[in-house]
Amino acid sequence: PNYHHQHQSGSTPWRNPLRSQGLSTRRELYERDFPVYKQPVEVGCFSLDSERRFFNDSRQMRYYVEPDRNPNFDLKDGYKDRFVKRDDGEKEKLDNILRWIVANRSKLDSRETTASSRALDVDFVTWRGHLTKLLTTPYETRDSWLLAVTRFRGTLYISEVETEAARRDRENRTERNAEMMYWGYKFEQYTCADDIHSLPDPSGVVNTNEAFCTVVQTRLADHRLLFSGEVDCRDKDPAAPAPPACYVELKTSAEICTPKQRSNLHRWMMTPGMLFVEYLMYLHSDVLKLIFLIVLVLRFKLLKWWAQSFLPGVPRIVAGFRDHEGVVVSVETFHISKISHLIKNEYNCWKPTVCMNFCSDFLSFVKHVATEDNPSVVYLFSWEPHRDVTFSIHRDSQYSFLPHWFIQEMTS
Ligand code: 0WD
Ligand code: CA
Repeated sequence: PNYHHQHQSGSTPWRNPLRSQGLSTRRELYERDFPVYKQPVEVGCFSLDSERRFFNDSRQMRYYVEPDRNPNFDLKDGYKDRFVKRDDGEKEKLDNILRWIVANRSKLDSRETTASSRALDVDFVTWRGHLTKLLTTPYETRDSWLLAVTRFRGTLYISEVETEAARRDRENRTERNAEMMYWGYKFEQYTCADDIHSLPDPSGVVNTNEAFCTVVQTRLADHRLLFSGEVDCRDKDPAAPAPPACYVELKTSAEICTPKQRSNLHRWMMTPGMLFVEYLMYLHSDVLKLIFLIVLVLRFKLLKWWAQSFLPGVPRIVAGFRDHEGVVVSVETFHISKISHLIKNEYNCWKPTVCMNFCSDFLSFVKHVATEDNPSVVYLFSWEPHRDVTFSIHRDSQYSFLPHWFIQEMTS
């Protein structure tokens, strides 16, 4: 009904005159048919080595080795003595994607090119992680975001700017939090091998400079997208389907209470049993309320997992559940297509269609606002929970993010 109403009035949420300066993030505005999202196609990949150097190849690809279902991986191992941490105060912006574009321009050159028109055959260039943030925005209640946009030769480049709150969190990270961030990378080391014939080597060094990134092209409604995302590993069977269908996303998550409760919660996540939990709330039991809260947190986590892998077309997530001591005690595989299918039956749950329609309308809003084609102009889009998306315009400011080497390369 919302969809028809919006069509009859000829307005999308940002054309509503009451909101002429902003874009609403209210969920009910985006509950219409699922927009067209074309099967993402991998157009290339790149690697970042142990010193964060860029290579236009797949040398950092790793191969998934299925672990035991109850493996007892100690994620704390090596944190003190075998850990090289990337400097996350160093902002790379879109640089690595731009390096990939420069190295692969012939693959991307516009068929309609005339000297002055667009240089690339896409509307948007960004990181997958930025799109994930957009997808989850209608359900986000805590973290705000800032996205810088520059229109250059017809293409819109979107690069995140760290918010004050995120910077404070990063600089004041507790020792415990810093160690927990290591656990995710350690889990990757327990489950990934360097080639199809070898086994994972947990005695090695964990170096978070290293990355393998896929570059995919797709279309969301009438927005042609080119984005890159870090991929953890691939199926090691050479007969597995072509990328991105052979990729596997690895996650770790806290295990919930006792193993028995955990398996119950898993079942609730995956069945209409959610409704049952909500019904139980009325029994006014504190224990049940606690369980309900945990389910709510898991629901939102599952939304983030879904959005991140759905975007590049990664079909499988392997999750390691750890106890409070950082030991992975169980491993489960989630299939992306099943996640979106099963949550359809859940009352009061997040909806993939709301996420995708919001993202699509945000990109339309950006196209409408960011009109001046100029690499030194930044349109800064800003959002805080329970507010509309707003923007400000900055010329030759600290926000400019397209490097000179890229501008030069693309103008010649
Ligand atoms: O400097 C920055 N502010 C950013 C850097 C913001 C966003 C991305 N990046 C860089 C990362 O260093 C990495 O090379 O982009 C690449 C990843 O991009 P993405 O795939 O678009 O990012 P996202 O989907 O948010 O994260 C994918 C994985 C994460 O896996 P989990 O399972 O934890 O979601 O990339 C890793 C992480 O393993 N990752 C990062 N690694 C180092 N520094 C970072 C980061 N800032 N963000 C994500
Ligand atoms: Ca991961």
